[in-house]
Amino acid sequence: MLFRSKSTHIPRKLLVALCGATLVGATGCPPMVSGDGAPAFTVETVVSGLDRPWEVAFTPDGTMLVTERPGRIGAVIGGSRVVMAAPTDVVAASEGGMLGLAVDPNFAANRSIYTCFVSNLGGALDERVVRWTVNADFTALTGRADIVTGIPLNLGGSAGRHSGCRLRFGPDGALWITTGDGARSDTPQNPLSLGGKVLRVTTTGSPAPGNPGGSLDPRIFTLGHRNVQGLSFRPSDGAAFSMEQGTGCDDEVNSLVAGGNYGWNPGAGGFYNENAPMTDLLTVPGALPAAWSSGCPTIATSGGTFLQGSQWGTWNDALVTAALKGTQLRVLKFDAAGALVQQWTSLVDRGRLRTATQGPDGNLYVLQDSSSGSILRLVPA
Ligand SMILES: [Ca+2]
Repeated sequence: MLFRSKSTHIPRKLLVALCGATLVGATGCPPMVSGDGAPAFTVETVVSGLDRPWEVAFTPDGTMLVTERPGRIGAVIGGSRVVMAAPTDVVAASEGGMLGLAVDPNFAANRSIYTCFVSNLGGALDERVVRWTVNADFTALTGRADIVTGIPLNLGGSAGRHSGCRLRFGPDGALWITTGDGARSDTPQNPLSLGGKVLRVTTTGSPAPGNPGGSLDPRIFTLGHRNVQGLSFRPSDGAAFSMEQGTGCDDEVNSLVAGGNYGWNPGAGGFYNENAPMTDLLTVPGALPAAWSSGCPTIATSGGTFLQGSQWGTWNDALVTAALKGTQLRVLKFDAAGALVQQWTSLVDRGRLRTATQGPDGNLYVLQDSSSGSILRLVPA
């Protein structure tokens, strides 16, 4: 393992000696990775001063877009964040607010983007997915269209908890939406509720072709989730993997199959059971096991991505997920059948990490979750 600090360019061997074994990973010391054969990388700050940045995405010309949880949708222009829109119906509470963001695969022609956020537009709070049109110079959004509404939230004192809300376009062209259970007992196993699910829709919010249907709302792809904040598609075969936050134990990565039930059933006892197992085989027979579980304690996995490119060495084709509570990147390598082969823990020394997205330049962009947060760029050495 070789690591170097962008700011000092001191060889790792010397840095380790300077930092001391117990301080490696602390401020000024190089990133620390456990696991054999990890690639070397440097950490740069791209934009700072963001309030709880939640998602970063790139348009085809390389422009970086970013959401901030209190309610802003921005673009990075000339090294600074320009606010394109701050919808007045956004409600930022607990884990909710302005969250997911995706760029239309046909952006060059239609300039469409999609956001997922908590809204009071319908009276009672809900979560919704909204399509926007970006103007030519990335300074304003127009043409708001609320394409999916009614994703349920807790309407009591836990409003905003377990909001899910990651958006991704799949290789199938569908818009995938991850949701949370809303800290409600009546959502994840309810076939007609959009809570605790992974959804697949078209760019107008209609059910995408290929959803399982039957007794399920036609927009549902999978069910039985607690709080899915991450989604990525494995480039080699297009398989969808979700990243999900557990209770006190068992954050999960799940390999998603149409109609799959992933076993979160907090309402089995007639109340919201915070201590229910993440995959409850007793009350959900046939529930699908996780491809990876954190065990205890959890690290609070958020968004992640399958890294691509030989510059990432052993991490090429591995799933990198950011962790909030665990203040780390967790890197997971699966075989073709979805079995875990190897994992690494990488402390990048920047506190809570919200998500990890590979940019068009091949580098990894990671959001630092703070009221004075940053977009970080991890560059393989
Ligand atoms: Ca599960």
